[in-house]
Amino acid sequence: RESQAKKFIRQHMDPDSYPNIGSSYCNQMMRRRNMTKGRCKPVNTFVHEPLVDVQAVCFQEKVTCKDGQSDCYQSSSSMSITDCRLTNGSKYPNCAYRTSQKKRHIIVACNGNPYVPVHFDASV
Ligand code: UMF
Repeated sequence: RESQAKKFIRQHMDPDSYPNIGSSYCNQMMRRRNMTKGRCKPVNTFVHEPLVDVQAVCFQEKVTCKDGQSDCYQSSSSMSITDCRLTNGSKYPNCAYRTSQKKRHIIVACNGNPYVPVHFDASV
């Protein structure tokens, strides 16, 4: 089955699309990356930076995750991201998303050996 590391890449990495991101980006990408199967995933962030730069965040500033337990890490640089948020009226299987581009510090949880991102916690 899919590893946690591969799942993070599928759900959160998109280094090559930026800066060509239009208003239908999230509608297309959430479907293409299999986050609209069984239910519409409500919130999901894509990161438009090289994988090595996102993996390096696991060795940057340690912060508390939203769950209050696990170890998370905050990027020292702001990164280009796109937040996808399900629209209020959206009804499965028609998952409709609002696309918002941002420059933010990302917060990820890391795990394993190699120690790599396995969860996207937040952006600040
Ligand atoms: N999530 C984001 O992608 N971006 C945010 O800014 C906040 C949340 O926490 C539950 C899920 O919400 C996360 O799932 C993350 F995808 C999303 O599979 P994950 O990364 O643990």
